[in-house]
Amino acid sequence: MAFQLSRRRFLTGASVAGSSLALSGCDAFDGLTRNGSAVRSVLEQANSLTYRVQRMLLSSDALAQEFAESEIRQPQRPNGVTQPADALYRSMSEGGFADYRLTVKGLVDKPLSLTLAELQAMPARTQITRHDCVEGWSCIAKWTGVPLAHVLDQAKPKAAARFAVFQCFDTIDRSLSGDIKYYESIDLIDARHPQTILAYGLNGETLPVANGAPLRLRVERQLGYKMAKYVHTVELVDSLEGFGGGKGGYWEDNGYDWFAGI
Ligand SMILES: Nc1nc2c(c(=O)[nH]1)N[C@H]1C(S)=C(S)[C@@H](COP(=O)(O)O)O[C@H]1N2
Ligand SMILES: [Mo]
Repeated sequence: MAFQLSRRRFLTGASVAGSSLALSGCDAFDGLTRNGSAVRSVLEQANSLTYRVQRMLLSSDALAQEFAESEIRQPQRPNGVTQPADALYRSMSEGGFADYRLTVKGLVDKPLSLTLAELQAMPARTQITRHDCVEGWSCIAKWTGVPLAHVLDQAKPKAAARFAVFQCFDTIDRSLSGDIKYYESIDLIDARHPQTILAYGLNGETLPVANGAPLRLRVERQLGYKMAKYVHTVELVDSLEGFGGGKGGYWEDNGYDWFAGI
């Protein structure tokens, strides 16, 4: 059967070794990956296989490599949206993010609304890691933030929670049904990983707007597009169906793998 063959080809090919499919970078997509395309549905099958296989192969607490200060060779290259035009974001940014709140909601016993000062008063972690974008570039940078696990502990996740969904301020695309905001999601294994932080600092400075101010996700064993910038809400859910196109992220809705493990 052709379908079985394709699955097997994906399994023995790139999808086990790394993160997979030879889709191009953060650029716009061509018609191949639109809804309903045969190629797209094969890619989706491969994606869920990739997730299961990689989750079996990767130990859940393995750390991503960390680097020395001397290995930071250039500023973190801004990519994707770098200056959200959204009115709410602009007014908050003009006010130095004094009105910013991180909302933590969904399948939690204790929903939270946290100021930046409150987030910065929590235990902090600093890590020098390499950011890999599917466009084919990497950057080593030093990130400082609060471990997501700590924030989740405060919110007391319910047993049914499986994923954390990150909602962002920036409009990444427009459709007939309105503006499309960037969003992303990870499973609770990655959410609780020690290097998964909500970062407010970059290379020893306040996180710049171009790199996601005031707060962006770092999930160091995943590709760049998983690392949502301009995050305003973390929602714990048991299914990704209710968000965007239902695939767990803006780029995933456009054909990228949901599990972008590296
Ligand atoms: N909100 C938001 N998050 C985002 C993006 C974006 O456009 N909007 N781009 C993603 C991509 S493709 C990459 S490579 C990184 C870039 O982060 P940087 O600008 O700090 O390099 O952010 C990711 N997170
Ligand atoms: Mo990217």
